[in-house]
Amino acid sequence: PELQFPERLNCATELLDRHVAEGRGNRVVIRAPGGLVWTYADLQDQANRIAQVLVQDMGLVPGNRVLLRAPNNPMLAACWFGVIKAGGIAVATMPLLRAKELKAIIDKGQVTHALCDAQLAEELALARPEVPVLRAVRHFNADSPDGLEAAMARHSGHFDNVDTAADDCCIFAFTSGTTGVPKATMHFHRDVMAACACFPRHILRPQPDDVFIGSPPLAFTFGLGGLLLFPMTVGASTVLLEKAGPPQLLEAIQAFGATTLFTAPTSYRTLAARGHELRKTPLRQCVSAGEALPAATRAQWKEATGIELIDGIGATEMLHIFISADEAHSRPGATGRAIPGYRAKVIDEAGRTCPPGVVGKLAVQGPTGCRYLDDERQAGYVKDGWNLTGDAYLMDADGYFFYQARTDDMIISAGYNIASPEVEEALMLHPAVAECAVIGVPDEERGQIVKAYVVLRPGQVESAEMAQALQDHVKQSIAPYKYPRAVEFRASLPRTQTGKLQRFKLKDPQ
Ligand code: 3UK
Repeated sequence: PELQFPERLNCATELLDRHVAEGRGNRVVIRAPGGLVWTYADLQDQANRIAQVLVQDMGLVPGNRVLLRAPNNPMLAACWFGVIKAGGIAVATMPLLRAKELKAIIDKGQVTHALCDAQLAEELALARPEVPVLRAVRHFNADSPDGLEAAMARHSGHFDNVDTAADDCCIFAFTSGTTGVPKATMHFHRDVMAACACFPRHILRPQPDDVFIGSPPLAFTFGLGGLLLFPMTVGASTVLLEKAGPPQLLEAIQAFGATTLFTAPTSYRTLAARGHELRKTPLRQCVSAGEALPAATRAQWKEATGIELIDGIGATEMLHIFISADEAHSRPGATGRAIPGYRAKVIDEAGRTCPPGVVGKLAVQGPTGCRYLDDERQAGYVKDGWNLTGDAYLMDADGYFFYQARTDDMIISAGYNIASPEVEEALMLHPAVAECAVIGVPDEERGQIVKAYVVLRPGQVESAEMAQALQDHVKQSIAPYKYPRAVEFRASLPRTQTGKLQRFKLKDPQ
């Protein structure tokens, strides 16, 4: 089905104001620890005031870029909508970024305005002298006389959204740097509406009484969609947590009666140990994305909670999830099928479509797609109108896509193709292993050999015997040639702020 959008479109009108206009203003949209509850009318009022501060006090004109900085909290959501209403471009940043990284984002995005949570003011202040392009900054959540809230109080709760074109840009999203330097992508108002018309409408199908919760930052498009925009497609509510590690998530799921959880595979593995407690909550839908979901994690979650996980592959370049399957159509080991609206295929080095069962490169096409700020980068991701995500996949005869590895995480050892995640999955099934990462390291005889970096569970001893036991375990669970010829123990593994393994850092330690 082709999605049609009117020429003039502001996604804030569709996702926020429409609910108030249609009589749903009293429904709750956001809850947060500490007792804060905002209705759709409250969020609209806050966002309208922020839009006026941006336009009238800070001199924003449509098309200006606005840096947003905060952990997941209600004011961040209000600022996001304030920027979109004013016709600006939201440039949300990961809370943990340092001055150097902020400077790069502000330079690259030519960011002129910033709205920043006072608790994250320091690194932005350090960056500021080096980025003259950034001309107006307001802080919030600080109760200060020159803060954003004081300025908001001087404006009304009414604002007519800027009449943007459907293909005006409204988001600059930065990739999380799984494979190196973050890249900037652009998305339009219609892309936001398209993402909302795909995964939520066809796979998740939320109900108005659903309560969304989860861990990904709103600065990561996985979190922006799952924890803010998707619940708003049906007038449902979301719980925003500044800290959302497994213990805080569990506690908040219980306290807020959350029904719909968005988090990553690692978090599901940790939470599974508390399955008996989750069974007593109304939790009913759980979405996993960001990293491959091992069949064992899917089974472990089902066993612990009774809930079938919804896996979905998304990318910052694609805005959100494009291959997935709902609970009734999931297959162990498969990410799912192309979501209606998207087309997906597996291609070989020459760009020819691979037959079912053959591993190749994933290519996707649909209502959203990659637009890098850097023209030179574009050709590396989009070829002949197809987005190449950098993932190795195979498709079966029924159109189910099975993840193998990032294409640069395919190890070739003595002529064999070995996918890092498959060896990691096998290792993770050993009771002594907490987390692990598998890479190929150069080897004179074999070209590359498989090497595993292993974090042991507390109380387990790092020893040659343990390494041997892990190698034997892998040889017994998958084809023996895939076993890690080298094993190194580590206290932790390098991860991005979105929780993804950075295997490249293990390959070339700086
Ligand atoms: C990997 C997966 C296997 C894959 C994202 C949902 O992760 C997101 O965006 P990023 O730009 O990374 C994209 C890359 O991550 N990946 C994501 N999901 C899966 N691999 N199974 C999965 N389910 O390598 C992809 O190319 O950080 C995820 C929604 C929005 C997002 N931005």
